[in-house]
Amino acid sequence: MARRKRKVMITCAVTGAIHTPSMSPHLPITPEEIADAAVGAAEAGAALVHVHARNPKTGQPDQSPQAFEPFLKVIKQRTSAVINITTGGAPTMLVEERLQPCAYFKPEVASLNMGSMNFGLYPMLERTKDFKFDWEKPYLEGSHDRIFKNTFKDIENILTTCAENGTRFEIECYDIGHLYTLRHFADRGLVKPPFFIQSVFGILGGIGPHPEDVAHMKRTADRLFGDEYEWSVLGAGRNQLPIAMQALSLGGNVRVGLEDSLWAGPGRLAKSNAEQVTLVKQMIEALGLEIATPEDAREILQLKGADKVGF
Ligand code: KMH
Ligand code: ZN
Repeated sequence: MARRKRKVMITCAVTGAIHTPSMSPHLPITPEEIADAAVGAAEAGAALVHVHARNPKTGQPDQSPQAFEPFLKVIKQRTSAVINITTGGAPTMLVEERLQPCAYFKPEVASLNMGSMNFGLYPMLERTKDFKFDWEKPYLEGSHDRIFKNTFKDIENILTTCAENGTRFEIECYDIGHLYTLRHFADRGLVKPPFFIQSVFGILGGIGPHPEDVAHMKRTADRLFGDEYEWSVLGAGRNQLPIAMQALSLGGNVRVGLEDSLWAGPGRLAKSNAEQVTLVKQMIEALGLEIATPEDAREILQLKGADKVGF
């Protein structure tokens, strides 16, 4: 009898708040660009799309529900992909602001950052010298002395606000300690399995991208959560595909997208989010694995369904 292939969920995070418009002409900025990027990623094989919003004129991260509204419905109408709304926003924002779009639109999935940390964006100043907009340089420079604040109280605030909406979390763990923080909240009954753990590798301030780091993250998650979790990884910048490859060989799912890497190869800017999805899809298929559809992802993650969101 033929063995069933493992299904791999691809998440695509299409714009985020790490990169600034001057770094790549392909970074989606306007609602139309964000919608097109998400639809393109879904058509290329992403089961989930992780979205942030930006000011359409300046590209500055914007966490107001009004900034999300113009593209959420469009993505929902044009694809069946699971839409995942950020509660991370940008490291410059406080949790009350970051929480608003998720509380308002009640998505199937929302991101949840599991600890306060340094979030070093300033090394990118070496690469980009000319900025189109006034906010970009101070934003990157400011990361030298900025904490991405996610205290226990902040996390609890997000968990309790979204609990009654049936939103599941993409639990972003940038270090081993974040897994223990998740265990703490699970033990208190504030978050329920299956846990969708997104391990983040290669952010300055978090765990590195070494294979030992990836293996240790997986080992620790296995020990703390057994079969009650789905593991996904993202590698920042040039680590995107190498980290994906390691995690795929360990049974993981993957996240790509211009939020975390602008690249499609050494020194080659990705022309679209779909291009990165295609690259990782080829890798998955070469390993003899199957791409999960949005409906597969809904089943694996036990999501409430696209008909139960508030947009
Ligand atoms: N770009 C990731 C490393 C969030 O949106 O909640 C962080 C992130 C945060 O995705
Ligand atoms: Zn994000």
